[in-house]
Amino acid sequence: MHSSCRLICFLLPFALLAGGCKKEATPKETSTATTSGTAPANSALASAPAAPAAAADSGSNAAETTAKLAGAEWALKQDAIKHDPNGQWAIQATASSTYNDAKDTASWSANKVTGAPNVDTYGDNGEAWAPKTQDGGIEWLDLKYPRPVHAAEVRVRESCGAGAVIKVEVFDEQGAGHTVWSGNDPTTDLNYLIVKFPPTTFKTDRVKVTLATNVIPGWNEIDAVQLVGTDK
Ligand SMILES: [Ca+2]
Repeated sequence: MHSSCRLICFLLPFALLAGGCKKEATPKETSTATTSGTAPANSALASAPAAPAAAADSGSNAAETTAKLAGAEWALKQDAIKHDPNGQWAIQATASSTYNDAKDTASWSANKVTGAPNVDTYGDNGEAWAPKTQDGGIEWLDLKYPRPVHAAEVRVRESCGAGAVIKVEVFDEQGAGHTVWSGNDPTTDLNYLIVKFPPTTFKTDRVKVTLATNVIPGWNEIDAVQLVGTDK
């Protein structure tokens, strides 16, 4: 059922401006999932890249230039996050459930959230984690990082059905969870939910991301989660 991902990945950014994400090609179907009107005060999100095709359709050089500049800005942001010296990518992951009960390094398994992002197009992709069901409700990822830090930021890279994260927690040395963000995830398309907060007094090497998959119809997939913080 996933052989047509290339097609889906190409069509999705145009067909589904926000929200819904399918595992099978349904070109005629469009989603009208709404974007949130109230971004959480303690999060910031850069805009997604402009679709080059949209600019080409307009036939305007100015629009093409704007699209290229937006594309360059997008690439610079991706590069800065990937190479952030205070950023760490997860080395272990467990999840509430996985698509097709995927284990170990199988497609859509929890392990697909470890390491740096490797999904570069919005849409269903086995290099990201997906829960067992599309719209079942509460699902979570529990992530371990190599180095305990005073955390100040968590970046959740959403690659399909973005916008379903409802809570981010970090865990102290005693194993107690501390909610650093909860609210309405404003992420659309392929992008990071960026959660910023005052540096934690404790050191943490564990992050839990909770989703309500019912709020964004279709599959909700997470490619990677970065923990940002310093030793002191
Ligand atoms: Ca991945």
